[in-house]
Amino acid sequence: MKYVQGLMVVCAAGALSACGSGDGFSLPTLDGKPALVVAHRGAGGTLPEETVEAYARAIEQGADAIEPDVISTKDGVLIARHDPNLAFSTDVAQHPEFASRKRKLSVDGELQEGWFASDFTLAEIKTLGGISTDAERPQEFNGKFKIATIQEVVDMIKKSGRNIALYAETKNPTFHRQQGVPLEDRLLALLAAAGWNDRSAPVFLQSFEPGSLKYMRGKGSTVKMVQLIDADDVDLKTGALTFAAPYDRPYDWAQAGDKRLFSAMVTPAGLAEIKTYADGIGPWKRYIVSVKGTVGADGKVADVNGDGKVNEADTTSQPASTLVADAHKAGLFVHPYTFRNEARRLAADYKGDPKAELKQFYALGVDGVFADFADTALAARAEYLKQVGY
Ligand SMILES: [Ca+2]
Ligand SMILES: [Ca+2]
Repeated sequence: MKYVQGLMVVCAAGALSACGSGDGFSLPTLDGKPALVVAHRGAGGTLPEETVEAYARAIEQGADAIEPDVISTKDGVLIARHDPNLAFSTDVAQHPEFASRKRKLSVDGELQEGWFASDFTLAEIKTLGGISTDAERPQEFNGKFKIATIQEVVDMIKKSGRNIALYAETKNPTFHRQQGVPLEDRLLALLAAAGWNDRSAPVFLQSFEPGSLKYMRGKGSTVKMVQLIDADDVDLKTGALTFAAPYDRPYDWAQAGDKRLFSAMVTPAGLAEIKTYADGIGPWKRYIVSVKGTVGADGKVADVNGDGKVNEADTTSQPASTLVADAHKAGLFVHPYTFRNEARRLAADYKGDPKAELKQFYALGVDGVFADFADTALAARAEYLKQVGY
């Protein structure tokens, strides 16, 4: 019996293999192995996300997996971008030659104005530079790095010679189908050409839309698949998750008139349904540990640290839900998103240390984490494993 940070672990005699190596600590993950560190959008916290340089940096940092969001160009090339609207993450607005391409388009029911990747060829998109999507992060690399194609990301992984996984998300799959550039068949063809279409391939496919994963399963893909589970926000007065479109339910559910919210996915019935087509879940981390602020005399959430802003730094983390255990019971691994370094994004009880939050989640048994700063998640994992004597 071993006591670690208040956790009691019982290792049955004769069952040492279930308790890790020798007298080492048995990790609370589904497979008993250390959690996977997924470099969210490459080294998205440091360099303009989803550029060749951001992926190269994540590989240098030692990430176990690198994450591209998958969208399509007009000529059907799969590229790494979080949003079909290029205004959000590129310098397209600074390119007068594309000014006439600006238009309004509905993305998952939300009318957006901008420049849409499905109106541009790959050659045109390669003339753009990536920009930071967060005004409070470094801006000095804006416009300097090119947008990566998914093929380039695959090539970088192969060239590394390391066991790095491609962790690709089909973005807005219904929208892409509506635009005449569906993602799934092209993605599966790209993986097949890479020799990565079986269970042992270093590949995870993820989506918020169950239909996208089910379609790829239906096409015979046996790679690991992950159902993402979103919400809109947290009500800082109560710590409860909030649900507002388009973050209330998968867009394919909305299109089909399915009124369930994303939260239906974390019930035992929801998890059992996911298990029929996926191997794991990628929930927003607030489904596992939520945060709650302090309500002031005026009935509003108080600016506890007095910096003039009300954000997560004014909150306290709440007791963990049973989601990790529930998902493990259903045979699903759990990879929550997104872990970030900035103090404004950390509950006050982590005292400005992003590793404190990560170590809490590792101790809760998550099987992987999506991190904007993979180096921080790796350092926190090393500290956690040392502390528990793994
Ligand atoms: Ca993503
Ligand atoms: Ca504050």
